[in-house]
Amino acid sequence: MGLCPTVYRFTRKTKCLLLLALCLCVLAWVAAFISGTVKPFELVPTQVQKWERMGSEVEAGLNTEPGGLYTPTELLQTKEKEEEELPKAPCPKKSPLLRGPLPLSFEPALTLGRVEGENGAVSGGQYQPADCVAQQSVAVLIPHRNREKHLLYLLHHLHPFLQRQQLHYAIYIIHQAGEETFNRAKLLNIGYLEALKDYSWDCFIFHDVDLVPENDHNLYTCDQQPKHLVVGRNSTGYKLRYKGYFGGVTALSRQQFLKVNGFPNSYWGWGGEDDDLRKRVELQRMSVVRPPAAIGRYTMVFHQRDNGNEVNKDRMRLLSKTSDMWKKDGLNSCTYQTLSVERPPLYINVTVNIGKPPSTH
Ligand code: UD2
Ligand code: MN
Repeated sequence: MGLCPTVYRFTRKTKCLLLLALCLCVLAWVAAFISGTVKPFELVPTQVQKWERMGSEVEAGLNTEPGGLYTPTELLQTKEKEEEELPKAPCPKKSPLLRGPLPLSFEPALTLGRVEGENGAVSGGQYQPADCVAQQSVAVLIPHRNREKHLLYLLHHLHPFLQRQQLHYAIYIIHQAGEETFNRAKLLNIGYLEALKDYSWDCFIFHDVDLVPENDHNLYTCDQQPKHLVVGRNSTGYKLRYKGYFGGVTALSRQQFLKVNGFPNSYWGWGGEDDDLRKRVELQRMSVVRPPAAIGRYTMVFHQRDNGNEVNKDRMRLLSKTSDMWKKDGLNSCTYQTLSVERPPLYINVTVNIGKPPSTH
């Protein structure tokens, strides 16, 4: 009995204290609510609530304070970026744009301006499909000197042809400066080395300036084996000239060309260098593949033998030594001086000093 009043008194005191504390809490909460720092039932906003708030604030154009998660412009830019960077699908294995054999035109009045106008999507000599990722990145290498009209005809046909094939490509003109004997093979080695400074191309097309492909099913891509694309041309009745013929236009992957140490540098003047490359390919136990005859058709613009590209009388002797020479004479021994690299819209022009044949030293 004596204990009861004490307990009663103690409990009442505690109750008073608790009531006081509660009153203080309610007062503080009401004060905070009135000052706007707290909303009822939102003492700790969840992340979802934060995002929802941010979204509605962005819509209302409100959340512009620097400390905010995003400003409205940033959010819009992020959205645009996401749309831009959506990964493109690979281009189909067979392009739907191919049109098969097409009539070619060689108009004397054709101008570079017109060809540029027809190929607005090409810039700095390079193109890639807008809406898919090309199956291969291809560098077309063209050895050149004093054949401006042929070059114009080739650019006119080759650009739309390669675009129909949905390739990522660039066209390199390797221009031999000076009047010394022409050296097609060395220029092509230089083209390979210079093009790789721009991009790690998968595939290289070694292309005469005067050969225009007639059928866009003749794909400018590289295969498991080196490819010879000129099965026949107008002036030879569209027949293969001889069994091991490897001239005109060939396609070797970056690795295949490296494996054979490129072309020889020592063939000055006309002939032999194409056979040497075929021998290098065979020495590496690779074989040559070709498209069907109906597809590998070219028109060669008529021309006479150029001054400065006289028949190479040494070619048979050189050809008998390919198996000894291929390791020493090629990409690994190709010395030259780059005089200029220009990038007009439709091609990359590399002008080089390649020296002269040793006998005239
Ligand atoms: C054949 C081959 C060619 C090459 C050559 C022997 C074909 C279709 N072509 O061509 O690939 O093996 O024999 O070297 O079989 N060039 C110039 N300016 C010159 C000289 C040559 O630009 O002053 C370039 C040009 O790209 C030309 C290429 O070198 O297409 C080959 O020379 P060509 O056309 O005179 O020789 P051609 O038709 O007998
Ligand atoms: Mn020719």
